[in-house]
Amino acid sequence: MLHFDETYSPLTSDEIIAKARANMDASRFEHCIGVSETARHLAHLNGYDENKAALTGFIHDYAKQVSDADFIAAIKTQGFDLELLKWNRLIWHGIVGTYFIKRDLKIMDAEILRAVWYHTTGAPKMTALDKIVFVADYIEPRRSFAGVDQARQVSFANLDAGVGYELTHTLEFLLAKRARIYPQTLLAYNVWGAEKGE
Ligand code: DGI
Ligand code: FE
Ligand code: FE
Repeated sequence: MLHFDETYSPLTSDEIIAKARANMDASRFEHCIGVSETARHLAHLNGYDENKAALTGFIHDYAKQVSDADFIAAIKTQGFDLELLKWNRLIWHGIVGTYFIKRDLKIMDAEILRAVWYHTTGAPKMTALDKIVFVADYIEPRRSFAGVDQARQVSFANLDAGVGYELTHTLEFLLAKRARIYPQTLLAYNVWGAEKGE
């Protein structure tokens, strides 16, 4: 039975689960469960609070299926950097997702919210929880891209190396598509992905 730590919200675990389920389709919900389980495992391996990691992993994509119109309204009215309007929902769902998580799930914990904020792009400075959620998102059991087994091996052996592996491969993937790179993704790559001295 699914159950999450109830110390971070006035809502019960069941209420959080019900709201998450109602906010996304079944396959996205399953992804969130996978990220939660993998985050718990990574927390265990790295001496971090497993229950907090499991909850954060579960809610990381809470806003993944929010409409563009709702994201844009939130950016304009909730004090977000208006530069965000030049980006898209791939970038919005983590950063602006924190607003919907506060509004709907009543989770206000700064450490949880920043891990959600950075879960797509990473950041030059990442906390243990930031890294756990960032990596768990990439390697959860339902992920099946080429290289995911190596990503798992690297990440379970060394969390920082997992962050570097993910940033390097995500950047390669984006460059191959000639996608625009969000500056934070590049800054994160320079810290965690790039080899020193080159
Ligand atoms: O929400 P998920 O699909 O579980 O995973 P995610 O939040 O890590 O990433 C969503 C997508 O965002 C993924 O396909 C890669 C993409 N992405 C990450 N960094 C950047 C980016 N897309 C662009 N255009 N620029 C970036 O810097
Ligand atoms: Fe995401
Ligand atoms: Fe995700």
